Amino acid sequence: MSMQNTEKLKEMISASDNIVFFGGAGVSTESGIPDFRSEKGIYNTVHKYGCSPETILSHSFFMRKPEIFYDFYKTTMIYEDAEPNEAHKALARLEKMGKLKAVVTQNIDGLHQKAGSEKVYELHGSVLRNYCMKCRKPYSLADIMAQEGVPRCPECGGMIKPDVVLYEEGLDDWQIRQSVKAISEADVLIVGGTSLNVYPAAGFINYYKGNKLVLINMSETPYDRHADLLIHDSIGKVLKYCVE
Ligand code: CNA
Repeated sequence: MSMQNTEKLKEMISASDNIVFFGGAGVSTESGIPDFRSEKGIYNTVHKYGCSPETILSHSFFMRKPEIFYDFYKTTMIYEDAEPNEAHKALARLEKMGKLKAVVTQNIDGLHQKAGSEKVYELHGSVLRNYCMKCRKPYSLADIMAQEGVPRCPECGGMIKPDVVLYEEGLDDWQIRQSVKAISEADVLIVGGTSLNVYPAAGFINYYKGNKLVLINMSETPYDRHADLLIHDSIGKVLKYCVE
């Protein structure tokens, strides 16, 4: 762990009661959920479909080839037994302490809430919510996993869609507004576990107006040079140390 900057982060955290966290798939890798772009991420390990995960996870592909979409989705994106790790737990603790105002996440796994975080803005939705595209009836993750292949609504026969934002789809307005508000009002913005490659979400950190932008990520990101504090390390280790 790069101790000097981690110590600085610890001081920043102890001095602030208006921290916002913006995160991505790297926050959940320590829970056993692969991210997209790391060496062991889905983009580098899943090749059997003959097209990129971005293509499979697009709205048009979902509508055209739902069987392939659901085969990919159920086998590579769903980890029903995953538990929150040290990063999720530290952020939940900071919120309880009254220091953290919101988690803005690109993740769809629900692990922040499972760790106890209450104010979580899910820019890309959640695998835990699903709905019938015809009659809008909601379904749980267990409901869709219990059906083989493409899940169908038992009531009307419509196709069930996960409440996740696919490529080509827009983000939810309310989630955008709340996220931008929290980020633009934050004293400390901690950005972590994200390659900052997926837009428009990645661009949201541009709404931060302060001078305590902290970036914690294993690999380099396009925003490294904008960070006031840069830590290339495990987010679980760093946050656990800072919030102990
Ligand atoms: P990404 O592009 O895969 O980037 C992840 C980043 O996290 C990489 O730069 C890694 O270096 C870094 N990283 C990985 N593990 C750690 C760690 N332990 N500590 C610190 N850094 C780490 O993922 P993004 O979130 O940037 O891309 C956005 C996509 C990914 C969103 O649309 C998500 O829905 C999607 N996604 C979500 C999940 C999930 O919900 N858990 C899993 C996979 C993909």
